[in-house]
This record gives sequence, C-alpha cells and structure tokens, in this order.
Amino acid sequence: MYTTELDKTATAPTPIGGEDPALIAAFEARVAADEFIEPKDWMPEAYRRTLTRQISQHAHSEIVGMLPEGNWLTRAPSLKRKAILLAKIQDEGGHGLYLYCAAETLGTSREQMIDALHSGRAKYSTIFNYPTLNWADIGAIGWLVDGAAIMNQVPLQRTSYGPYARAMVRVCKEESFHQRQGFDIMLAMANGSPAQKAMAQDALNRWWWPSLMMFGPSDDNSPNTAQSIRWRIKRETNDELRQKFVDATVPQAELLGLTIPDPALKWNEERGHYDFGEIEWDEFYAVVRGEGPTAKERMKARRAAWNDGAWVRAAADAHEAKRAARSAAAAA
Ligand code: BYC
Repeated sequence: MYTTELDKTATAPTPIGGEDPALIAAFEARVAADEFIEPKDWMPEAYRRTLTRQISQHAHSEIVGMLPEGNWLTRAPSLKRKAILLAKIQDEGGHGLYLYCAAETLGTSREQMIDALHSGRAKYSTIFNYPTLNWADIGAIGWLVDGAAIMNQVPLQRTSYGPYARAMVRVCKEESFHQRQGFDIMLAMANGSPAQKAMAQDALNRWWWPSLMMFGPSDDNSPNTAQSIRWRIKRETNDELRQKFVDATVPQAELLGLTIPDPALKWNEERGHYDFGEIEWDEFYAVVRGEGPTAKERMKARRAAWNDGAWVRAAADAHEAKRAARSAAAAA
C-alpha cells in the first residue's frame, strides 16, 4: 500500500511540504461542518494519500474477493444458487470498478494501483487469503464476510470524500443482498441433514475469527484511525465496528442453531454488548504480510487475469482512437 507519512495522533496534522496553514484550517472547518470534499477542492497531501491508500485497498479487496467465491461457481448445488452467486460475484467486480474510479479522482491512475497490487506493495483484505473448501463456505462468506463489510461500509456513506461516499451508497445496497443470500444458504444447510448442518458449523468455525480480523487491528494498535476519524474518512473505529458486528451476528447464529467458536462469548449486561475472546493477532499480521494459505494463488490469478485481458484493453483503446479520429475529421 502507499506509504503514508501521517501524523498518527488526533492533534493537528503536520503539513507536508510547507502547506499553507490557512488552507489547512479552511479544509478542516469544511470537514468539521460535514461538507463533502470533492476532487477539485484543495486538500492536504496526507488526506489525499490516506484516501488513495484506503480506497485502492478497498477496490483491490473487491476484485480479489471475487476469487474465493468464483471457485464454487461451477459446483453450485442448483441452477438457482448458481445464478445468484454469479450475480453476487459480478456485483463485487462492479464495486471494484466504482472504487478504482473514486481513487483515480485523487490523481493515481488505475495502472499504478493495479501495479501496486501485483507487485505486492498494496494490501487487500486479509479475509480473501483463506480458502473456500466447500459449498458451506459460500454461505459463511455471504453471511459473515459481507455482513462485516456492510457494518464497515454503512458509515463510509458519510465519509468526507464525496466520490467515495457516493460509491458506497450503491455498494451497501448490493452488500445487503449478498449478506441475505449467504444467510439463506446457511439457513438451508442448518435445517438440512445432520451432515449439512455439520458443514455449516464447520464453515462458521473457520470463518468467524478471520471475519473479526477484517475490521483491522485493535484501536490501540491502529496507526491510521485517529487521523482518519479526525478527517472523517472513518466515522467509527475498528473496535467499535467489530463490537457492532458481534452484537448483530450472535442472534443470527442462534437463529441458525449454530455455535460461535468462542468460549469467551458472553452477554455483558452492564456494557449492553457481548464480550468476546481475544483475536489471534499474530495470525492477522502474518496474513497481512501475505502469509495466508492462499495469498500466492490469489496474486497469480489476478496477474493472469490482467495479462489475459490485455487484448481487451488494446481493442478498447484502438476503438477510442478511431472514434476520436472520426470526430476530429468531422470537426475539421
Ligand atoms: N486486511 O491503521 P489501520 C468485500 C492494514 S471487500 C489487510 O487500522 P485503516 C467483499 C491497513 O491497511 C470489503 N490489511 O488502517 C468483496 C494498515 O496498513 P497500511 C473490504 C489490513 O486503513 C468480495 C494497517 O493494517 N473493505 O466486502 O485506518 C466478496 C493498520 O491498520 C486490514 C474495505 O476495504 C485487513 N483486514 O483501517 C465479499 C473497507 N486491516 O495501509 C465481500 C475500507 C487493517 O497503513 N477500509 N489493515 O500499510 C477500511 O475501512 C479501513 O482501511 C480498515 C483499516 C478498517 C480496513
């Protein structure tokens, strides 16, 4: 990911390259008044870099996130399930495209972002470095992974950068459908044969903790949160969103008749929230570093897709050049 030289505290940011303090103050006043910042507006370089980092990581996650589910398209248990899964995966591709467009408005080209991903400089969500072993995993991804994504993305509809906030509106609507389709698969399996129910439980066991990791490091160890909250890029912290996700998901697991694999999970009357166990942070950081079980496979698939699609990009460029030449000739 793009390295950020941010002031990680919640106090006034350190201007980069002698930025005008009056411009910074005016920018901060607009953010504090909940105005959207638009591409042509002046913005501190650190704000631009943080957004480019986060939005491009988000776009990469959507695109790489197509792979684990794509693995089960040809083995969906019915035509209906196949059609639903196909539509969902296409939605993820669309989300990636809106997000790349939003990031491009900040001055980084699509090619630069893709190159950062393929060369290992850019991150994407840890969750997509886990394998999908069977059909129940498709249910668990929709239910838990898309469920976690919605929890994180609903507040991003009010993020301070206009193009990112607007992209999130449609993305969130589609993610709701994705979550419902995953829950529906889990419901069918949990109410199916004992073997199907066991598969659903096994998928929950494997996807629960990685889903909690999607929200990022704990607030104490999150270098970017304080500044991003200050600039209203993030509206809620990693731990706040993780807690909301746990609180919303426990009753859903109960309805399914499945057990969340956490002996420490317990309703805390005083807090009005569920307490839950400690995440294996060593595993999280190892997967962030690209040591996940399928990280190499994912990047190989993305590079192959980019190379195989070169002729489409060349054809689109040639078509555009012809169109431009025709309009120039007509105008002459
Ligand atoms: N995985 O200071 P922090 C989907 C990195 S896809 C990998 O808390 P920040 C779907 C973080 O980048 C939805 N890396 O950072 C698609 C930072 O490293 P750098 C994906 C992670 O940015 C297909 C470092 O750790 N959603 O729904 O303030 C099928 C320190 O973290 C992760 C988004 O991308 C992680 N889990 O907060 C199905 C949401 N967590 O960059 C479903 C948009 C942290 O400084 N992104 N890191 O080197 C965000 O909301 C924020 O970027 C995060 C992290 C909450 C993820």
